[in-house]
Amino acid sequence: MSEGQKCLDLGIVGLGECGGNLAVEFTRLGYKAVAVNTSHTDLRALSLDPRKRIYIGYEGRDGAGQDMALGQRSLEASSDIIVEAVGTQLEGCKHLLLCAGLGGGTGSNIAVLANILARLDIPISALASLPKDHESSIAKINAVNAINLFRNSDVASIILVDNEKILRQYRSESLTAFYSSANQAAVERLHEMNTLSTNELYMPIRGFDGEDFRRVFASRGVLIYGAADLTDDDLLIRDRLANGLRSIWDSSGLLASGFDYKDATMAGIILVAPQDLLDRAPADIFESLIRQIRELTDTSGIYAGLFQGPPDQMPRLYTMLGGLPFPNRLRTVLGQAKEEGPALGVKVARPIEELDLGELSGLDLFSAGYIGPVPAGVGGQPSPTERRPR
Ligand SMILES: Nc1nc2c(ncn2[C@@H]2O[C@H](COP(=O)(O)OP(=O)(O)O)[C@@H](O)[C@H]2O)c(=O)[nH]1
Ligand SMILES: [Mg+2]
Repeated sequence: MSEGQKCLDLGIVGLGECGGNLAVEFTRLGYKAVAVNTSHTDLRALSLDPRKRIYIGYEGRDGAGQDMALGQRSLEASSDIIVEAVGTQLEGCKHLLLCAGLGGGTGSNIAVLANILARLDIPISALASLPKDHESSIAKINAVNAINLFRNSDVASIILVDNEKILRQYRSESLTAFYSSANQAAVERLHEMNTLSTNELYMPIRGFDGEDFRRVFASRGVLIYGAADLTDDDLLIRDRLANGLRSIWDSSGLLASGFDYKDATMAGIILVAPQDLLDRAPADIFESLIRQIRELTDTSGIYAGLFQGPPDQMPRLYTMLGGLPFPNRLRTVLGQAKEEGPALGVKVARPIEELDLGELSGLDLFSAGYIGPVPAGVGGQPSPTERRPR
């Protein structure tokens, strides 16, 4: 896809290791991005201009060691530096997208970062990953605490990437490419939707403009987005489009899934198809799709676009759904954290074990005149024990 102008000029702030990796992916697609981290080591790994790597380690420390409180202290102690750097490096951006992996000590403070950046008076959304099933209990406890911090922040939409899905879909990738391939896929899909309506390859038949994108993207609550290739029959046979849409929403790509769509507040759909197919498709197919979305979501906030794509390109459906409540996947992580957390708490609080010394306890080997094997004195001098009277 050729790079179009963006509907919404997103400025990216990556927090922690995962956040930095995502910031790099956005930079590749032409977005302004910075990485904020408590860890020198993580920042060093990022292919970003040094001015876009903002170190905020607390009193010179390297990282936060999965300790969210230390991460928070680091952010708050460097809040002026963060606001200044983000304001300068992301100047002109209309909406901030804060990116992080929930679970570590730094990125889990994404809501704290949002509160700090509220000073810039730019709308804020978040893109955050949820831990995998086999990650540490600390990661899961941090992740659910991080989610609760959103309640006291002005974050508009929250995009939740499911790292368990990434593990399943990218497990055969090399160690070095594992996260970068997945991050790239998640970021590119969003970018495609953000540039679709300005892409010269696509002729608008029914527009989906920048303001439409912004309305859905910025709706308060969880946001999902996705796309799927269609067959010609999906456009020629009634009701097939709605099935395609449901399957995108149900799978949600790499995003956390398991939603009640009835709670959604905003829906966006964009259909792209070549001219010969659009010429053959019945006129009401698009209207009937919108009617079905209304039934599925119980919402009146529907933004729809129809574009004519290049002749050699398969028809494709893009969709965003906003204002959703938390997905079932998050409840699963919460269940795991609750189950594993107390056991870890008991272990952490366990005192150092006392050995049973039996008859050794209280045994005095020195004051009762017993002298064990005597070490030779150093440099020919008798040792103190050798000088003791017998
Ligand atoms: N999707 C994704 N997840 C990541 C990436 N890097 C780390 N993670 C996950 O993000 C969570 C937090 O890890 P990390 O970012 O290292 O913590 P922090 O540096 O302390 O904020 C963990 O669940 C990691 O497995 C990444 O590049 N992409
Ligand atoms: Mg890390």
